Amino acid sequence: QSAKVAANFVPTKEDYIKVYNKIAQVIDDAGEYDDGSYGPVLVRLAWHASGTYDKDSKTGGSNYATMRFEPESLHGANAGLKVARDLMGQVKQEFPWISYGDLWTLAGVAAIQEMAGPHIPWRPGRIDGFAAQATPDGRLPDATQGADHLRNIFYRMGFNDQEIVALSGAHALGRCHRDRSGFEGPWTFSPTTVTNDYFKLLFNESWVWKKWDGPKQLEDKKTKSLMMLPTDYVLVQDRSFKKYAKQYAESQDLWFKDFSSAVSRLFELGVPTSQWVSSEPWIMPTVEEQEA
Ligand code: CCH
Repeated sequence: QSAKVAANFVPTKEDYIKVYNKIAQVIDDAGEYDDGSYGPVLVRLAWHASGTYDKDSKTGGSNYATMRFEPESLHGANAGLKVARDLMGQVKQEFPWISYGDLWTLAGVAAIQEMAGPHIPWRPGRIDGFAAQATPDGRLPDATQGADHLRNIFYRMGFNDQEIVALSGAHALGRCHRDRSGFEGPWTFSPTTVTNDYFKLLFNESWVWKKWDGPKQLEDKKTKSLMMLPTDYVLVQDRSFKKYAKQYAESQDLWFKDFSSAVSRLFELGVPTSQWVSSEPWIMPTVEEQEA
């Protein structure tokens, strides 16, 4: 396949919808992989591509898709994301005009929306960068730590306590893999559907330390089939975090609204305003909405 793009080709929203639809197809075409969906690992890719942002130096973020390069691709926090990058490499072959940063964040948006989550306002404009723009290790959160660490990491990106809690609800999705992070298991019983169950479970289950040879994690006392990371559990221990977690446990609508705006901002971190092709983010229609 040719990677050549006609010099005068200016993609429209319709072209990005075609990419969105292709991603939606790839997500579902997961066979026996995990819980039958590539959605969760694509959300993690978009988040790790964006969450390296440092508001003071204005470095990192989704703009240059520097996780393509070593050593960033080899950072411990990014273990297992090659699966997601390779999947998106296939999509890029079919749509060579899209930048990696736009592709990865659009994949995060498509994954959340196709897994029954809220619409995530999104717009294109990220450009491909170089290895020299790759970020240093240690910018993404470390699951073994506590509230101070979470605040240090997310305040650096420009988020507040409420947004930290809202973003953490993404752990309704997917699972931990022993061979990636060292942790093991899913957070919820429906890891391929966006729900506020993560918050409900944090409050409604009793969480005990898992007795095993792996890193410190919690398990639900009743079924022992769910997990929480130390950083997840902090959301019901820290007084300020707990207030928001409680609100999100009580109202999925409220969480959807706050999650949508926080994720939309997360995926735009590090992109200079002048690069956006549109003054406002777009709402990308789901596959179902397009068929209606
Ligand atoms: Fe996360 N996350 N995450 N996370 N994460 C892991 C997996 C997912 C932390 C640690 C881990 C966010 C915040 C945090 C997802 C989305 C988000 C894993 C397991 C660890 C460890 C990786 C593995 O073994 O495969 C920590 C610490 C934080 C601190 O806040 C945020 C924010 C988001 C998105 C908005 C998703 C989705 C997964 C599942 C991936 C999969 O492959 O199933």
